[in-house]
Amino acid sequence: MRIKTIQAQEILDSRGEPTLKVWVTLQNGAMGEASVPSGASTGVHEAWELRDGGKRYNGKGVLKAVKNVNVYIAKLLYGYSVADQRKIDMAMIKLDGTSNKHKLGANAIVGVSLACAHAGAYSAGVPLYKWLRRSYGLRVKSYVLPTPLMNVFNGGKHADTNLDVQEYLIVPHGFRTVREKIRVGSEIFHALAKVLKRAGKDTDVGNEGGYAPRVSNNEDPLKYIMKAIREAKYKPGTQVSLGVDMAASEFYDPKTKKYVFTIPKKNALSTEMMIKLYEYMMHTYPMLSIEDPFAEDDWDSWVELMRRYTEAQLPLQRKLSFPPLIIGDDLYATNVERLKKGIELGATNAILIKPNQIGTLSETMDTILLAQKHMMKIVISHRSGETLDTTIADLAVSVNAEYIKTGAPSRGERISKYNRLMEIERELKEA
Ligand code: 2PG
Ligand code: MG
Repeated sequence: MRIKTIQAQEILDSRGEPTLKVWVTLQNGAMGEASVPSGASTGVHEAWELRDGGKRYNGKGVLKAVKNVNVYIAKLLYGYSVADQRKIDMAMIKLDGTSNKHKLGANAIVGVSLACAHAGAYSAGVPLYKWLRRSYGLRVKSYVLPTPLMNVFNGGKHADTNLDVQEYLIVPHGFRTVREKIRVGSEIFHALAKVLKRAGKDTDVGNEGGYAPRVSNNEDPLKYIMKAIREAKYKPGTQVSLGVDMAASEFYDPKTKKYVFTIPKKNALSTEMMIKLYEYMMHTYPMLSIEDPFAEDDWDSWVELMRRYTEAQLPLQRKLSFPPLIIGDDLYATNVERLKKGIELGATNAILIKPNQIGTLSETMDTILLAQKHMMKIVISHRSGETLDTTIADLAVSVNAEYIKTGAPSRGERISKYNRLMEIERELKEA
């Protein structure tokens, strides 16, 4: 299972921006490939995405990262066994030598890391989700497939509209199989188109395949979605719940320590007012998840929100049938050190996992395992800039992640992950 060649090439992602595709071939003839996603609302604590600068592609080219793979990493990893993913990842981290993969680029490193895993799986003749369990010695037995969090309404940095909140998600949790969950999600997505059309809204889609019309305030999407769930004949709360990704770092003003909304009019909210807003949302809608409710370094606010709603004497807790997930995305950036701090402080009860935020599969796995050890729920996630690569579907299955977030049930780069999950489900059933 030893590495023979590693090759990268510049390709385009779903936004038409450059990214990398990486191929790894082994001396036994096996091969693996992976393409690298890219975020728009990237956290400041993420590993470094190396871009060329200059005129080409408005500075966004990745030829330097491609060269780092083809010249330096290919030479470094020649002869390494893909059965030892940790050794591979540690060698790249060492060669890079910086704390955030600044030199080689996390986009270069993660592409190689993922492609090596694919080559290992191919060589062993097993699907990637099985290979990951084997190569990391995971002691999980049965398979529990993840429930999709589908971003059906796009705003923030993922759309060219006035909406402050980045994502409004539907979570079809009340169904047995992934196939059913995806079907229900798709039916609601299409019902939502009808609801929006009737309201005179356009149904063009944003970066993650969800609708992206202009709206008069940040609550309207929740109302439209509730209507769509009912019109599709599903029960809000028991069958289908809601989620939001506030991506609050994007509208946080560190000088005033306030969260500045722009619709219906400019409004700067304090932490206390934000908590009131979340309490209102939790009481008014069947909220299953709130991602990045506060900015990435505003730890105190996170802790306060969690403290309030986990304290049993609070009326909020009693009225809710389930405790919603408070998900850290930009807060953790899939970084084990930041997660340790979050665990110590009690900042969240769930974590978003994106391999390219940290840069290697092994570091991603370490973060997942630590979160699971502390009973946090796992949400494996795509990026807003994606390719047809389906690695995250297999990753979610390998660790029995409770949830996967990979966009609306629309557009090829989002659908490829949902389709892969349905394939895996069939495969597991047949076995
Ligand atoms: C997020 C992600 C994915 P981006 O904030 O959760 O939805 O967005 O990839 O732009 O960081
Ligand atoms: Mg997010």
